[in-house]
Amino acid sequence: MSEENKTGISRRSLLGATAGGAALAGTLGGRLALGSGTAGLAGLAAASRAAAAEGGFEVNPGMLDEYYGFWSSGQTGEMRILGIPSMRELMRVPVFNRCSATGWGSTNESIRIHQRTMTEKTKKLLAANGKKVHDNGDLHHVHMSMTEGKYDGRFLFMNDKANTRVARVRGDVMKCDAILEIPNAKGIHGMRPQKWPRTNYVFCNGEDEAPLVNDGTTMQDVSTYVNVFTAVDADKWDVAWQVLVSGNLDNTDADYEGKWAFSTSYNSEMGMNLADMTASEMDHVVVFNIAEIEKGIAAGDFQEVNGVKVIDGRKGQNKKYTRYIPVANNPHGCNMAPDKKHLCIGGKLSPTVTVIDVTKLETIFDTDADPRSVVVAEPELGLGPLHNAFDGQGNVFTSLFLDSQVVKWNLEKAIAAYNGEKVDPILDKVDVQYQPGHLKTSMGETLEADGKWLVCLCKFSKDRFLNVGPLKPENDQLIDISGDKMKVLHDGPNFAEPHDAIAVHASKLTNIKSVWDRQDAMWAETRKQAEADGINLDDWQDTVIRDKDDPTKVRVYMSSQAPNYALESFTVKEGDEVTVIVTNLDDIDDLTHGFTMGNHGVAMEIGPQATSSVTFVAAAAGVYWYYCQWFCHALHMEMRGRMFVEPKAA
Ligand code: K7E
Ligand code: CUA
Ligand code: CA
Repeated sequence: MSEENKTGISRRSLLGATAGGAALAGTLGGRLALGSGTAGLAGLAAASRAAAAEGGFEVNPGMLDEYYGFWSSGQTGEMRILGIPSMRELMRVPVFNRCSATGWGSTNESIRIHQRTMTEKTKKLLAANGKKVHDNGDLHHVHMSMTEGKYDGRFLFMNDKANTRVARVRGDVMKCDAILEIPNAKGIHGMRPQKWPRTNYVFCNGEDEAPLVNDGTTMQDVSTYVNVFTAVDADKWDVAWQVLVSGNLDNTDADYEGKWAFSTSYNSEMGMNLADMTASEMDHVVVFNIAEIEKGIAAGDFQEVNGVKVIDGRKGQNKKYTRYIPVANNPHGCNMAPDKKHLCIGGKLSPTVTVIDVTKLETIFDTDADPRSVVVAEPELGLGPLHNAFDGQGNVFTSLFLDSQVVKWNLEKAIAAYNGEKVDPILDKVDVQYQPGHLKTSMGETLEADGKWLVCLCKFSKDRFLNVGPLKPENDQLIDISGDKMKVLHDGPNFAEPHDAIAVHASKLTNIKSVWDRQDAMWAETRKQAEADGINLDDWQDTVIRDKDDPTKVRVYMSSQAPNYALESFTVKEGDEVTVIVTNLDDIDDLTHGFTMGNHGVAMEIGPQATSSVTFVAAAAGVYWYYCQWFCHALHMEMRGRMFVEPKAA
């Protein structure tokens, strides 16, 4: 059988794909052609405004949204919370970034979270650069923990492609409580929680190739390069196991039976440049057999590398662990439908989406059966299909990057067409502005997909907003998908660069707190230090303590209650390492205090009933004012005090 017959993709469509590839490569050189003329665009904008005027998505003052939208922020490194359908930004949760407002990345509590799982190599790199933590990240994907295929509100998980990390945000306080630097892998990109029976694992794709033993001895020899798939234990936030794979790993998803995980690979070629990475006609989807991998680990069929159990799932190795399903070159999105049956793979360079029936996967494991036999549809949808979303009614929404469109199509019709019936699976297409990446439907990555809303995250906004200079916002568009025809209702400018978002019904998050628990684990280490200093953080004492063993270390324990700090001043010596520990005794909704130390680059948030601490060096003698930077009271401006830094004795 010829390759084209096997894939079901015609030579013509592959040629189209090549053209798409060229246009895509063009964006790399900054020569993006948006296609449609401006006149047409103005018409579209008018149409959108008319649709908005029809209403149906307005959330008036004082009204609450129906859904929480959890947004990634790409190279900004934070998680954002938006309301859907209002598209109002509700909160920013710093994760991989340094946050000026909350002190995230500089408070002791956050540095401990950052540092807990750092490798020796990273510590060395940071020390050489005079830093304690990486304060940047590239956060592409945010997903919520699930129980039996439904959101359970416990955690949100997210990746950092830049520094090969994954992080966890607590659903009860919306603060990051764990960051894990993943050893052996490079550049964590695709990341998804296990859906069934619950999120025991978070699956993480290593996008970049490197020698498994990356010590500089074989770095010029590409044949020693590997890619690594990681299962993170979602409760312990530690690596459970890893699998070596052939080709790199892009996006990933898991099924609804807890049996499989899937990853797309755009570089099965193991190319080190653009030409080589796009050289083949076919790349592949890797299927991971979770139970067999667990058995292999239990049976000792692994090597231990940097303290992690690593199983070999490369091509030609044990066919129980992985299978490689050929798909058209350079695929991207990987989305499991809530029908529990169909996995949709975005073609990117191919104008198709490849549909895999996951209930057939057993038939290709541990046999020589053609892995393509599990492909049940491959509809041709338009140029640059990236990601897929679902309405729970058998329809799929696919973003078409090059066409700047969202296409709605029907799964059953696509399967019928693949079987030779004369049916068109495409139901509707709508223009979006411009170049969409991810798109997500309300509850669409769960068994409770409700088919109401779609947010489409467009990579370019170009002429949609007032010009703010050469750097433009992204455009997150809200689309009503409740009818047969999609309606673009709202343009949502957003700062760099939301890749992905999820829409979670508000009823899934009823455990969110307004006031912290004084005993919260977030500052457990700080409590221990206080106990060692003879301070009971519950029976507050405001005092300054000099370390018994190291007299250059000073700890300042201070409570705060609007509009006062318990200490109106404290005294330290030039050169002292000062740790200020502030507890907010107010227990009212929305009463947050801050602590900013003038001219020291120090500022932090202290939520109601929370304790936060920060350490700095008082390097120069003089008077320094500290103040509360979080508006808390009519006398908020007066909430301030002095640090006296005594000159060193001559
Ligand atoms: Cu931007 Cu999910 Cu990193 Cu696609 S990925 S667009
Ligand atoms: Cu306390 Cu402002
Ligand atoms: Ca490729």
